[in-house]
Amino acid sequence: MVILGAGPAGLVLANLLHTRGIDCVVLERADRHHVQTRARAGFLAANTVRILDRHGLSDGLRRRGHTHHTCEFRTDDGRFRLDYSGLGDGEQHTVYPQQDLVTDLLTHFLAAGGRIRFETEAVAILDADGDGPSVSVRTADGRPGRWRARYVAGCDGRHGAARRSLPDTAVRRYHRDHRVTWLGLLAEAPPSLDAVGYAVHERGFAGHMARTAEVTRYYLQCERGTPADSWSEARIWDELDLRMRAKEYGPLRRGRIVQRGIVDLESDVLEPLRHGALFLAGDAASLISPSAAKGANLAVLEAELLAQALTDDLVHGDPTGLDGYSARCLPRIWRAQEFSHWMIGLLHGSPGPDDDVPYLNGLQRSRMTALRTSRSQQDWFAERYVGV
Ligand code: RFL
Repeated sequence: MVILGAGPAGLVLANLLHTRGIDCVVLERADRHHVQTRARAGFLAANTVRILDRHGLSDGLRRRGHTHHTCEFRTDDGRFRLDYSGLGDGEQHTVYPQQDLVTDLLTHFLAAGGRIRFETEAVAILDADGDGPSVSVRTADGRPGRWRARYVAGCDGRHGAARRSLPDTAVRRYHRDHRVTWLGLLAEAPPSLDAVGYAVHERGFAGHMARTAEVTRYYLQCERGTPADSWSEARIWDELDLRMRAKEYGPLRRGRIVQRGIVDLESDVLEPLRHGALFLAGDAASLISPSAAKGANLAVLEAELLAQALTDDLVHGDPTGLDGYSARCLPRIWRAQEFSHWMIGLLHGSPGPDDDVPYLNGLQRSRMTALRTSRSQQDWFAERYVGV
């Protein structure tokens, strides 16, 4: 079994297969340091934590993560809070930086004797629908190589080789460019509020998400095409203060911006998630805009489903799980996509320049009002926000 990519999907899958005695190797393009320091997600759904608990992979997040259950929305009409642990299914998030989760999964896998090849880039998956699939690779020093396997798991993200190797005739790709862009920031600063902060402002969206006691993630909506380094730190903090309405609700706790990147909000889904002996999981299977913090959670969920299906086939000789893998994942993926899409509409005015901008902005206000005033809407939100 060859697994492409050492992100949450690839490493959960690798750990589960290795524990069940299935021979597997992980091929990872980046070096170990890069994999363990790449900051992305932070909000893990309750179901994700249950999966990691179930397989003995949650020690780190149980020790160092913290639970989180409140969002605060700030708009022209004032602010309101939702404690979602008291709404919907009564579940909450665990905040634990993705790079710490990846480090835990990697450490666990290597300590158990798992095999991983860093700085080994998959170039293409060959003969996925033939008898013997193989993966052609290139190492950091440019040496080519080839790995043969019974099955290949494409967990190598949106720009990986798994997607590239799929013939157009084998999958259907659904794609949406939401035409919204965020400047994603990590600040060496303690969180400024004890909630996820979502600010809707005429100058654009601003977001606040705790990561640790010393580090906070912020987002600022910006023009498409804005270079990540074009905003000075002073301008970033002034703009965050303005959009988060610091004058009314208190100043943000400023600190050094230690990482910044542009996130164009895009989503896609590939159907089916299988082509012969190649299976897709995580961002390779479906890309979801980070507006609702679903991507890493879907990655873990799909990895568990794929591990079970592969175990049934390789250990018990029962291929039905693999045949049904795509059909089991896709409803969950579309459900997450639908909620993420709804969140984009909640948090942003229409990106224009369509004629229907005022109409769409009216819908956005109505959506926010319903969330502020309707208990059933709040229950619906809570169930979707924490659920995967
Ligand atoms: P990853 O994490 O991208 O890992 C893929 C791995 O594959 C390697 N790779 C290759 N290896 C070999 N050969 C190749 N050709 C390769 N090409 C790539 C890469 O180096 C990498 O190590 O995919 P995976 O495992 O599917 O996990 C997906 C998640 O990383 C992603 O969905 C989340 O980070 C999305 N996301 C969030 N998700 C949440 O659930 N909660 C959040 O709070 C949250 N916040 C976020 C996010 C994504 C963000 N960005 C950067 C888009 C916040 C941000 C800013």
